Amino acid sequence: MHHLGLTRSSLKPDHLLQTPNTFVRTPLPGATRAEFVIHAGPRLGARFTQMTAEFAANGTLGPTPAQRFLYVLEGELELTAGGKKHVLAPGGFAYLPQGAPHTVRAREKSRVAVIEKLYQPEVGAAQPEILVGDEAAKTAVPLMGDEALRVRSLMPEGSAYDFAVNTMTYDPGAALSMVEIHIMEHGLLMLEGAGIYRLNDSWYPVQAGDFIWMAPYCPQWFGALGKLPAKYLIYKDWRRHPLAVAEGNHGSASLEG
Ligand code: UGY
Ligand code: MN
Repeated sequence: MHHLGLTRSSLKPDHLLQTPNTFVRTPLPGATRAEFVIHAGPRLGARFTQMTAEFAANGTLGPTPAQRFLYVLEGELELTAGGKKHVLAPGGFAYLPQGAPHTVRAREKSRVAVIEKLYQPEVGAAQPEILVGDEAAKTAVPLMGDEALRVRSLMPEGSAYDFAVNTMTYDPGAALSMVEIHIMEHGLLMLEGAGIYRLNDSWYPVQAGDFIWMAPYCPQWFGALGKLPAKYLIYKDWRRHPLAVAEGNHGSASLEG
């Protein structure tokens, strides 16, 4: 069925709203029995890559040149890393430092959010370590004291880590207390519920399944609508000096350059 060319999706210089009716799947080298929706990457202007991997049973991921973060949306993954085997169910997540050997296999039909970023080393910082966890086990912290808006940080603290991935849960009617404008860019996947996202000078109705990319300094605000909580998974670059930009990253020179 066609919709006479209509979609909620919208691409602007500093943001993308990508709704499922505009998703197109691609294969990736080294992956088997898997297709990918590439939501964000250098061609969009992003300094990271975010995709949804859709696996058939026994599907596998290929290699990456970057750090990799996995968050299971549906199904079950088997991850081997650091000499250990882990099983990840929905809400399970893993962080693999750049260059860490690992394998990923879907035990059944599965969907997984995959975020990758070239590592930006920091002089004097410890080496990042493999991490496997479960979102449900993470403490929910009220954002700026608002109990109706709770943040769970999935990545560890410490200057070894150059990005953050959080989930944010809004009770119906909860909203960000301010319009944010900041240097970090975001990749955002709506996991549950619905609301209104302000991106620069546009206000969009959004719902579970939608993806949003926000460029650095894109004005942003969200308010949850409906009778159920709204929840999203959100990536941001984090803990690096604004003049230090990783080698090989999009459109930018390194400090050493
Ligand atoms: O971490 C953040 O910058 C987050 N509060 N942004 C957002 O939800 N758009
Ligand atoms: Mn933000």
